[in-house]
Amino acid sequence: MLTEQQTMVRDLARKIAREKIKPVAAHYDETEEFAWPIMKILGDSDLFGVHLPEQYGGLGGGILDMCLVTEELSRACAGIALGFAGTGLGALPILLHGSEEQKKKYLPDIAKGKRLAAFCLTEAEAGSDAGAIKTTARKEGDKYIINGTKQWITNAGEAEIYTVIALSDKAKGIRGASAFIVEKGAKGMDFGKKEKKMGIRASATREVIFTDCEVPAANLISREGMGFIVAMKTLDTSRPGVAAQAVGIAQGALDHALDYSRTRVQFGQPISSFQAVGHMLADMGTQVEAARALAYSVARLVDSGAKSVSKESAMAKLFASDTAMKVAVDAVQIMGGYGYMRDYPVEKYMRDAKITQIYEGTNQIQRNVIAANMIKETLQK
Ligand code: COS
Repeated sequence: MLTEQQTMVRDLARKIAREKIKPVAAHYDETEEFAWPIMKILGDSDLFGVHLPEQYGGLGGGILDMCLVTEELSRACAGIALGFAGTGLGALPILLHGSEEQKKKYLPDIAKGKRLAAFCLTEAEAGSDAGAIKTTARKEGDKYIINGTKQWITNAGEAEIYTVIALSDKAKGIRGASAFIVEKGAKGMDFGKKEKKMGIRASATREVIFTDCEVPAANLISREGMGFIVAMKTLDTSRPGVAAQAVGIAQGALDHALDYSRTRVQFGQPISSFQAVGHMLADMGTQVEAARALAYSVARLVDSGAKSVSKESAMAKLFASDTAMKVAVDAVQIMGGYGYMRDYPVEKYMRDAKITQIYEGTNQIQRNVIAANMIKETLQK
């Protein structure tokens, strides 16, 4: 059961998605522009702060609240939804590990949607192998000097607050990694060209390039050497959000397939009356419901303050993203030639679904995390 506030938040996100995002989803997919007008609406509606504590300007909800918003927005457009979800991800290191001063300084602007955020971990040679990052942070007096290039960063260029993982002690490898807050405009911070993507094209993806970039020492999150743990805890907390995005995509694709199957007449009958189509719809509906139930239950587990959620978060992300891909492919199949045409929205859901199997850790990495944790649990018995 959702609380009264969660129901309100979900309904508000659903209304914005239906009335404001759905009509412009194809436009932003086509033009690849960043949907600032929608970000403004989300900001004015306080939705960026759903999961942030009230003392920092948020609505005081949890990860489930963030998931509900992400799901509803993604049902209309996963690319636009990512402006919201990427900000949630970028803010998590501050929320989970930041000092009181850092939270007071950065979270209120994020909660009000005044400044978007981005999370910078991935590099050209450090994707699945996140521990292979090469970006360095050298301490000089009361500053850190950051050098290196982060790749495929969601919201890069648009966001103003970046949480960045870099090696403060190269010799120690990932145990020498640290997390930093870098503000857009910092000296020595640049952005690469906007990437052209298969899906989520309304989302901005760029490199973030640091060349002797100066960051105040006060922007170190937690302690030196905690960077990899900050990154992993961030991903453990955010992966239910990817699951929610996948559920939204799957539901959106299913909505279209259902509508179409009721109105498309072949052989003198709506195609929904054919058992072949009905069974496909039944499987799609069941899979979406199962993915949603898992995503919500894992989000609740995160919100309960459970000590380790790595396995469950990975399971939710894995299951929901595979579901989104399958349901979107089946939605295209049900719509046949129309499904394949760009004039109709389902091929976009199929393109958008694919990334959920890849980002925040590929589904192969999720399986590694799940298996490793299952084995660890048997050893602890
Ligand atoms: N929470 C806390 N600590 C964690 C952790 C977690 N979820 N996962 C790993 N760690 C710790 C380990 O305990 C270990 O600590 P010690 O060195 O003190 O023993 C350290 O981090 C290294 O862990 P491990 O040896 O498992 O690291 P690997 O280099 O083998 O990396 C995975 C393993 C797969 C977990 C990691 O590289 C990963 O998550 N990759 C995907 C990255 C990703 O999601 N990228 C997307 C970027 S954001 S779009």
